[in-house]
Amino acid sequence: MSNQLKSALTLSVLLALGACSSDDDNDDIGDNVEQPDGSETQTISVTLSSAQEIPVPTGVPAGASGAADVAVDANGVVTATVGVSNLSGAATMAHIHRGFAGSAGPVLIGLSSDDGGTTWTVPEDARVLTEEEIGAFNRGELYFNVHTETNSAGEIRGQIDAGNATTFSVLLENISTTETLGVASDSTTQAVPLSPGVFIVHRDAADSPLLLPRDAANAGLEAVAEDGNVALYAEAVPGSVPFNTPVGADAPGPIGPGGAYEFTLQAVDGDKLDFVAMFIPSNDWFYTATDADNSLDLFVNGQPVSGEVAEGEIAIWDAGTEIDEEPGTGANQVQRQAEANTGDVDPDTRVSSLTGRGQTVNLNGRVLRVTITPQP
Ligand SMILES: [Ca+2]
Ligand SMILES: [Ca+2]
Ligand SMILES: [Ca+2]
Repeated sequence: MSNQLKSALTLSVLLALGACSSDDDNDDIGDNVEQPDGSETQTISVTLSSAQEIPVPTGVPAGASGAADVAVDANGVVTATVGVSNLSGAATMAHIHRGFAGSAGPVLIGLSSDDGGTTWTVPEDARVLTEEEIGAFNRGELYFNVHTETNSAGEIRGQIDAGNATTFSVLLENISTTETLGVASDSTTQAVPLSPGVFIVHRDAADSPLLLPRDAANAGLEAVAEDGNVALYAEAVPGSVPFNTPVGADAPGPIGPGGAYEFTLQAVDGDKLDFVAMFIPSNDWFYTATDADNSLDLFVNGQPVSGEVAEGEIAIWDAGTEIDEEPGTGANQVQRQAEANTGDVDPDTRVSSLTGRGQTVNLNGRVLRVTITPQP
């Protein structure tokens, strides 16, 4: 097997599979209830269906459905009632999860039933939502999921979406060429392929959750930065969402010159975006947003941003997990290494921009162009 083929296979084996998508949104907006402090708590009515479920359930009766009302107050206290009917069997569990429509995410709150699984409510001792999770609720990023014995991963699902958020499309284009990366040791040049990555919508945090902790990379970041593997991020950073299938492709893979990834998200004023994707000809480098909070604004003065992100807002960072070899040549880099997570450990474990670590790279021109477009 040629080395080139071997490296392509090594990388492809490491690429995690993505979620499929479903746009079946059946939500509508319920009543607004005035709170003692004058603010309004919006009660949202949600329809649950098998069509929204990820992964696709099996053996679901045609009439399987659910109806829910849910509200979250300013302190993060959740009130919810979910009624289900015509499932393949008794509902065994019901939860509120974090995740946009079309992606599966972690459980935030487990619901309980005292009528054998027909009606589910938030138990009295349930935890309250954090500030970040209240933000997720407001942008339509929470969902109900109801399980049965036949469909233990979920039989019906309902996205909790008040319709207050703006939908954005985000395009990441590889605009490198075969002359972009200078390799000094043999006076040649290379293109800079980019790996699948993950994004997160967040607010209020000083640093992007994707890059925390900053003194030693989380397991998700290490896997993306070293091997282009997005599989570990969901557990390492709840709320992170993988993007891994190039535009025009039907399977996950890296993008070379001319290639692109595109994903959509929902956000409300104050929400910010961050992403990571591997700078493939490296040991542990990645692109991410690089201003004070490692995040791209999605709103400015209350208005959705639109257009190309300025070059200076994105930079190459080093995950601090592997000693750097010359970009484009190293035997421990993903294109050449024998297996994932191979290379000498870097004693300087800081997650930092190359600039912040006093490192440089010989690039002739740009590699990544990011464009944010609000949807009508
Ligand atoms: Ca490094
Ligand atoms: Ca490592
Ligand atoms: Ca390596």
